[in-house]
Amino acid sequence: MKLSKLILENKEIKYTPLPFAYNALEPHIDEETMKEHFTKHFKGYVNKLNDALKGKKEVDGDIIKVLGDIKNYDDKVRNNAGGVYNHELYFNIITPEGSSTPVGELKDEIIKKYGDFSKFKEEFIEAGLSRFGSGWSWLTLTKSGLKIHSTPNQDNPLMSYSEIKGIPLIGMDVWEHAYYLKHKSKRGDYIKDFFKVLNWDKVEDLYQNTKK
Ligand code: MN3
Repeated sequence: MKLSKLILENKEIKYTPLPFAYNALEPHIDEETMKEHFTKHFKGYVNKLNDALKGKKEVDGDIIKVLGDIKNYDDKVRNNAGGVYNHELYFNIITPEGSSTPVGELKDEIIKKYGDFSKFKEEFIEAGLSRFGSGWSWLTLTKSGLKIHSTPNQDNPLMSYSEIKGIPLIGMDVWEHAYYLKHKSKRGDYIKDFFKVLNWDKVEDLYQNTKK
């Protein structure tokens, strides 16, 4: 999984299919939510970003370049480039299979920094719960190591707007559209369910790619 290769094909961001069935994450994340989230929300960001970047040849399809240079773009690009990148990450790290607890070198780093996995989880849950309104919670690899934090709307730690900057390893969507059909107003329950479908094998892959 290389998110930096989330590149235009024929000058258009490609809308890649979900690698598993919409109902594969049941009962934790329900089919209807997955279908709406993937085919309506995510697809909407893809289409709007393609539209916003039309004619901007300098971009050459590199969304990472756009995010790193985001202050030079308008809000339409900010919201939709963030939306595309964030959802690509999200849909790649949630799966019906895989390790449910940290693995590999990232596991060692998490234990070094947070003491144990349950303390890490507590802090991550708190970041998601305390984000007012819509946004994302992150585990980000920064120059000074791992950081848990959150951002509003579709911002992310690749953007200069983010207080904490680095490469995101985990992105958890806490917009209501990610959980409201099933979890209603109980964001905390959704976050607990998110951890049940979070694939730590993928997160470790991402950590190894990021360190290079
Ligand atoms: Mn979303």
